[in-house]
Amino acid sequence: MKNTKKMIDINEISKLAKLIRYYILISTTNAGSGHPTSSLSAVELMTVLLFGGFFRYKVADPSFCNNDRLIFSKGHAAPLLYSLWTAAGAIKTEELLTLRKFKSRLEGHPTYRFPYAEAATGSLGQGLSIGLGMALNARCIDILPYNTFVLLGDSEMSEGSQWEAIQLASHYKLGNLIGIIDVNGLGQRGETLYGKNTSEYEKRISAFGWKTLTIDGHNISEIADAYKEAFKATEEPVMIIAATLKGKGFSIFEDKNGWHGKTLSKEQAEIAVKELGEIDKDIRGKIAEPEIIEPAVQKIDFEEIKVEDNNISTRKSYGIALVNIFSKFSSMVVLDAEVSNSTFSDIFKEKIPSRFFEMFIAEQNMVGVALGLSLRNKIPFISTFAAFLTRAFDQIRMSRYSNANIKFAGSHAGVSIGEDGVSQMGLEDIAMFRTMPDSVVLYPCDSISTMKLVEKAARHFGNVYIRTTRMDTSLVYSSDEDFVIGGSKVLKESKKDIASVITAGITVHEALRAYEELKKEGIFIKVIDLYCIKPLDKKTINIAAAQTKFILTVEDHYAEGGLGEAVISALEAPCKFKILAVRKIPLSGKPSELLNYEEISKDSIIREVKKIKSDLKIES
Ligand SMILES: Cc1ncc(C[n+]2csc(CCOP(=O)(O)OP(=O)(O)O)c2C)c(N)n1
Repeated sequence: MKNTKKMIDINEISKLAKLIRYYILISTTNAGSGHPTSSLSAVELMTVLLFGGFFRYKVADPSFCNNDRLIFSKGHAAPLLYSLWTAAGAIKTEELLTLRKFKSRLEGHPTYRFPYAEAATGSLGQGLSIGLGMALNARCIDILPYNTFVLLGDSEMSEGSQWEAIQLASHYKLGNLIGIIDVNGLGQRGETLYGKNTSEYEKRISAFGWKTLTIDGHNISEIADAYKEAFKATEEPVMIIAATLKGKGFSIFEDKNGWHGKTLSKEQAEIAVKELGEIDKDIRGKIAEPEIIEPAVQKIDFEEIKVEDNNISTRKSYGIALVNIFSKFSSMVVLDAEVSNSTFSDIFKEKIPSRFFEMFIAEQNMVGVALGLSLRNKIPFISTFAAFLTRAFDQIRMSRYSNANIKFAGSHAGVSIGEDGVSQMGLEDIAMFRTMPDSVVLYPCDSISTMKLVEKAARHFGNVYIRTTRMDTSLVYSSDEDFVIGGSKVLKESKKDIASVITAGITVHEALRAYEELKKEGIFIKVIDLYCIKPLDKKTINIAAAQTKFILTVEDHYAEGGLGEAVISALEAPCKFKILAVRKIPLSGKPSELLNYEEISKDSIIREVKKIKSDLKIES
């Protein structure tokens, strides 16, 4: 990191801070809602950063690779973010006054629609992880000198995900990551956990291996000195712990409880503005230019893996596929939450160690880091047990509002994992990923389809979920088979089919075995492998519904929000249907025992098909 010797112009910064306070006030009063007090406490901290020569950024090109990055983890301070960029001349005052209006890109909390917002925030506790991903990119992948700054609220420091990020940033020696905690002592409903006691943050954060700098967050020269000091760090991440006053600058709410998320009326604002004194509305702050430099091009040598026997689990096929597609996707990065020998991402780690990052047992942080990497144009593939991804659902859902391009892999899906029992079984994951706008949900049943779909996932821009199975499965497909996002495969069909069995993953094998047994009795079923659960192959589903008049779905997932409900929602004409899914709380046992217990096994399918036959009074 560079040591900035620059002297800052205190007079100029004070004028800009005054203008920014004015902007915060008028924009929130005009909107009639928003968080002026949370914005006002961090005015000096951010004004010195952006306009004191510390932040280096091409204003005309927010995507420039060597721009410093600034994340507002306390996303509700959006009025400050927009006011800063107005003071920088990047947006006009008229636009600032569209804050929170329908279709304005200045939304209540930042989203990807505002180009100077690095990431969508507002669900507290996520910004540091995102910043960590960006800092990791600068240090370990692109090898660029940009710094990543994260503005944090003191109350949001209670989130566990912050501490996950704090641990990992020092583990990876990210001296290019600078957090700034705005310790105004107040949260939403009153005093925060440690109130104004900055030493409580200092003790804890320094114990995690960070350099800490405790300052008066309204004193311009102290703030400037802190940034200069922060820039001296090379391996220690830096946390600036700033004592501030919520609502600073306006006596009506300065340092007063009960004003969180409340705006002033027009009359109150008119009186309050007078406290600022003379405001230079024409002044514009200048942001320093970054060094013009390109990301490093790393030549990574590795050997592709030859697969001798494809009768392996889909989780193992996932690990192999990561290696074998790497030559086509040089921006791939693989993360895992300390289960890489179960998810098989360790196959990638062994072959291409420089692109594998251990995230330890901290799934929320892993998703945030993946988002930071994705926003720096990487393709992160992240894995853990499907069950454990659910604890990061908030980070997963928020990533969509940053336009993320993350590939999530959940292994150990369903009851078919067997003896380990219910805590390890992913049974809600399809539902979770299906709810995300534009997401892709893939659930391959064999090694070949897994490998091909992992490549399709990398090629697709957006969030993709790949669900893998623990146990080995036999091959269903030959190597010349093609798979597409939004596709499915009709595996068995005849003119005599009495029902269409639509399934995916492990239960495809149950359906195929049921098919063989039923065939011996002269009963025929259509079997469809719905390897892509979202987007759905509606055409094939509706043709099957029209042909067989009965749809039987089978899945190793809870019924709610799973494959069956997805299929039913795609039916265009009335059709009889039944959903076989996990409905009882699973137990430990052999996979086959559990599939039978939950009535999603071969025998359950046969039983249902025979029932359909008798109910519909179909003769063999
Ligand atoms: C995960 C989460 N929980 C709760 C909220 C609601 N909320 C918004 S702001 C806020 C208080 C934040 O206080 P602090 O972090 O100290 O920031 P300040 O506004 O005081 O600067 C709360 C509880 C949220 N946005 N996200």
